[in-house]
Amino acid sequence: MAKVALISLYDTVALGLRYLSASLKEAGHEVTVIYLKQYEVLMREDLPDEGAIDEVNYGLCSRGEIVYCYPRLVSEPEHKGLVALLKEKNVDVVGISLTSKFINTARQVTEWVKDEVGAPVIWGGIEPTINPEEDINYTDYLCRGEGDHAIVEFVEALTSGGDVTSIPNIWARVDGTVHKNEFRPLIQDLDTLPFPDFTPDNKYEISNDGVWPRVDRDCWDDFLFSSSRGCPYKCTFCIHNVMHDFFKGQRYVRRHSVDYTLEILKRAKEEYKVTKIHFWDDIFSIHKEWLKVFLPRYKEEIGLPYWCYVYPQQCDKSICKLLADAGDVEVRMGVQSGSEKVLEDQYGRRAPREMVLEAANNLTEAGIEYQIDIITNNPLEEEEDCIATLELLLDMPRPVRIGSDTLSYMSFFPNYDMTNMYEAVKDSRPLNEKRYGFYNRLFLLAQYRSPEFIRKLHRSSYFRNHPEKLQYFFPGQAPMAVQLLQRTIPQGFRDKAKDALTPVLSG
Ligand code: B12
Ligand code: SF4
Repeated sequence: MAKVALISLYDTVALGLRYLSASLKEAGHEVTVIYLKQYEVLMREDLPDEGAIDEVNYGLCSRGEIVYCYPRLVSEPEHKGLVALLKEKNVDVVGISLTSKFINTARQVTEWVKDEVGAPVIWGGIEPTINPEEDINYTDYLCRGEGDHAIVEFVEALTSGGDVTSIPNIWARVDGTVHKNEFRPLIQDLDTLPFPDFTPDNKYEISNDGVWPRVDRDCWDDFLFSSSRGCPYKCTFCIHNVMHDFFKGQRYVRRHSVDYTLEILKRAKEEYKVTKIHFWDDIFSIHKEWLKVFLPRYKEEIGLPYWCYVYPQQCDKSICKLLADAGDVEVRMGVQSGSEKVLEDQYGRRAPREMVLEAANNLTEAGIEYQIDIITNNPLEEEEDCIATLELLLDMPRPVRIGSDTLSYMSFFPNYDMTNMYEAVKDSRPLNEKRYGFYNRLFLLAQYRSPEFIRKLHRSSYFRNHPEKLQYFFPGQAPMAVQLLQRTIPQGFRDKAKDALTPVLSG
C-alpha cells in the first residue's frame, strides 16, 4: 500500500482529483487530499498588498465594478503547515492537479515537497496535458489526459521500484532523460470508474494561515457532478480545441449511464445535506435519448433543483420541455459573442445569432430561467463586433442574465487555436481598454434596463468618454460580498459561521 497525497491548487471542487482519489483507494492505497488555497473574488479595495505569483484574472461584476479573481500567495504558516502535514502522513508520492493559471504556485510547491519532504512529485490536470514540454522542466513526472488508471500504475511502479518510464500518459524525467509516453486510449465506459470521492475522510484545506480538516460534506453547498467527459465542439478558446486532436478516431464524448449517475446523486442526497445538484457537464443537453430516460427518473428519484450548461444547438423545444419537466432548473448557455464574424472566424462556434435567439426563446417559453456566458476583452474584436453583441443581448427574451455575476474576459491558454491566432498579431492589436470599459458596462446593464434605454446610453458621447459614470445605472446589489463570504471561509469554520452569515447572505 502506498501513501499518496493529492494537492488541488485554488480549487475545492476538483472533480478530476476526486476520481483519482477513488481509483487509488479502490486499488488499496491511502490517500490524503489537500485543497491548497481558495480562489478568491476580490474588489480592488480588498486586494492584498503583496503581488500574486500567478495570473490574476479580471472581470466586471454585475454592479459594474472590476473584480479580481485572485490567487493569494501561499503564506509562510501555510507553507509550513503543508510540509508538516505531508511529513505527518509520511507520504510516498505527491500529485499536484493544476490548470494553466497556477503554474508558478505548482513550481513553488514542487520545490518545497522535494526539498523539505523528500517525496517525488507528479503533476496532472489540464496544464501538463496541453503544455508538457514546458512543464517537464519543473517536475520529474507529469500525467497527460485522464489520470484514473495512469496514477495507479505510476504509484505502484514508483513505490515498488518498478519501471516508471514506460507508462502510457506519463512523462518521466529520469537521470536527465525525458521519457515521453503516448496517450492511452480514452476510457470509453465511464461506469467502470469508482464513484468520485466526496467523503470528508483524510481531506484538508490549507488557507487563512492554517490547516483545516474538511468537515460535513467535502464540497460546496451544492452537489457538483459531471455525467459526461468531452464535448463535440472545438471552440478555439476552449480545452476541447486541443484535446480533440490528441484523440482523433476515438469516441471523444462519453457519458455515464443513467443508473450510475442517479446512484451517485442518490447517495449524495442520502449521506449529505444536498439541496441542489450542479451538473458540470460541458454540455448537459447533448444526447437527447439519454435525457429522455434520465430526466423523468431524476424528477422521480432525486427531485432536487438543478443547474446545468446548455449549448444553443442542443436547445430545441423538446429538449427545453424535458429540462423543465424535470423540476426546478436553471441553465447557463454559452453565447460568447453576437458577431457572426467573431463566432465563425475566431471562435469556430457553430451557434450563429439566429440559433442563439431561438434557443433563448425556447428556454423562456418552457419557463426556464437562463443565464448566458459572454466573452469580452478580446483584442481581436472590432467596435462593430461589440455592437453586434450588445444588439444580440438587447434582442434576447427578458429577463436575460449574465452568468456568475461577472463578465469573462478572454484568456489565452497555451496551444489553443485562439492563442495562436492572437500571438501572430499581438503586437499590432493592443486591447482597446476604453472601448471595453464602455461596452462591458452596457452588456451588464442590458440585464437590468430596457433596450431603448441602453440604445440611448450607447449613442451618448458623454458616457462613451466617461464609461465609469454608467455605474450609476446599476442596481445597488452586493453580489461580491456574498461570494466572498461563501468562498473564503475555511470549510472547518463554515458551519459555525453559517448562523452569523445567513442574514448577510439572504440580504
Ligand atoms: C467544472 C469546471 C470548473 C469548476 C470546477 C473545477 C473543477 N476542477 O472541477 C470551477 C467553476 C470551480 C472552475 C473554475 C475555473 N476554471 Co474551470 N472548468 C471546469 C470544466 C468545465 C470541467 C472540469 C472537470 O470537472 N473535468 C472533468 C475531470 C474528470 O477532468 P479533469 O479535471 O481534467 O481531470 C482529469 C485529468 O486532467 C487528470 N488529472 C487531473 N488532476 C490530476 C492530478 C494528477 C496528479 C494526475 C496524475 C492526473 C490529474 O485526471 C483526471 C481524471 O481523469 C473545465 C473544462 C473541461 N472540460 O475540462 C473547465 C476548465 C478546467 N476551467 C478553466 C478555467 C480557466 C477556470 C478558471 C481559471 C476560470 C476563472 N477565470 O476563474 C477557474 C480556475 C479554477 C482552478 N483553480 O483551476 C479552463 C482551464 C484552461 C487551462 N488551460 O488552464 C478549462 C479547461 C476550460 C477552458 N476554458 O478551456 N472550473
Ligand atoms: S461548446 Fe463549450 S465546452 Fe464545447 S468546445 Fe465550445 S466552449 Fe468548449
